[in-house]
Amino acid sequence: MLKTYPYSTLSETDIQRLITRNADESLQVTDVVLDIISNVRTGGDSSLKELAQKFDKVSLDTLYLDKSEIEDLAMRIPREQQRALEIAFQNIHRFHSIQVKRERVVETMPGVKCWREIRPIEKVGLYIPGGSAVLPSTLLMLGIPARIAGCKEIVVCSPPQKDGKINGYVAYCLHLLKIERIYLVGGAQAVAAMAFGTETIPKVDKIFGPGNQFVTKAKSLVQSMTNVSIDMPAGPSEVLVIADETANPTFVAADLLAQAEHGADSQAILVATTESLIERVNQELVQQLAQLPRQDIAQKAIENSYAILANNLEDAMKFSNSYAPEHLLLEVAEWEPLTRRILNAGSVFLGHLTPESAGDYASGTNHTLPTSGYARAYSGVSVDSFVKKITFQHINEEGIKQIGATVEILAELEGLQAHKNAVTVRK
Ligand code: HSO
Ligand code: ZN
Repeated sequence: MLKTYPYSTLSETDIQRLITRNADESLQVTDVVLDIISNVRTGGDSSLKELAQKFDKVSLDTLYLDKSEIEDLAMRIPREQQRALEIAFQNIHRFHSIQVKRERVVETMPGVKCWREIRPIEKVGLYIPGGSAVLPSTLLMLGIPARIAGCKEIVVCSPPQKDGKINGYVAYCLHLLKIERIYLVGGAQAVAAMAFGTETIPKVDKIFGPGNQFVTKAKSLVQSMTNVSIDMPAGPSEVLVIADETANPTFVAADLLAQAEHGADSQAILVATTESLIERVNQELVQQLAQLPRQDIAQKAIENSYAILANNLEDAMKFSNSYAPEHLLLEVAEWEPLTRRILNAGSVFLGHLTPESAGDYASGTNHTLPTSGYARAYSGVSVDSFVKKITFQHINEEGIKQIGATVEILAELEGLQAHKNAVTVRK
């Protein structure tokens, strides 16, 4: 099952090779996506309808569903499922609400005051995938922080089902978020529509959300073609589990497979301190895989994964920091001292009873996280992703006297006389 590499035998080059993922981007994807973008730019709504015909096999009269249709679909899902989405909504809302913090005013010199104020990004676009797995949870993970931030316009795009509607669970999330319209557009064309705008789809300031390689490519391309931002570069989902001899192989295997079922290109890495645990996890993988509805996908992802046999937890953490996983699980007895050594990870799950699935759906943290090693420099989505922080300053009479000479000298040394004058005339 999982190929095993003993950490002590790995050279620096071996480690580099092991931690590199998804480097093989195909130019074919770029060509296809560029073509779609230029179609949408020139053809607007009518080209979106043609693309829906071509890719989603559905002919659309209108490109969106409004409140009454959304409510109708939402109310048809079972009460138990509505309740679960409500609990997830509440927990995610609670966790994200505290992320808005006011900063104090700093008087850097007498009479010179500086501070920052938060303002929402006015128009945001959320892409909710609808391919091999429909992910209503992603709508909660993006919609809740957007609502807390106070974004004025929240544009949601998701591919239409064959009946020209959307999934009832997505509809229920829209209901909870009080979002009254959803655009029936999927794939790279949705990203292009939100980046450039069409007759019906508003152009937004920032685009969020996961997607297949076409969506991801479209996000990175539109960023350089127009003044739109994106949440983060997204790759296939991944998990790294650090496990010691106290780990339960059944739990570890279940966690690896929860990741593996996302996609054939997902990675599930096990870093264990004992060989026997790796063996027992491998046995569990075989048994649990056989029971999974998505076993074909999960099987491929497991083939694309591996185990590292580390001599101790210190080496295990070293490897994890090099890998910079999207999700890091510490299935060890003493997780507390280990947390201090974590340098790179998107989201961390501590102890034997904390599955990643809890964070994927309902504990409160966000599941939109940096993949492919971007956890070295990026954070996951939060309320911060939906706001800007604007700096302000005010200088009074005392302040201009205090700071004036310093600015004049610095302006002069840069040879910028007009800068110097702007101070001199005020003194
Ligand atoms: N593990 C995914 C999120 C997700 N899981 C959605 C289930 N649904 C990326 O963090
Ligand atoms: Zn997941």
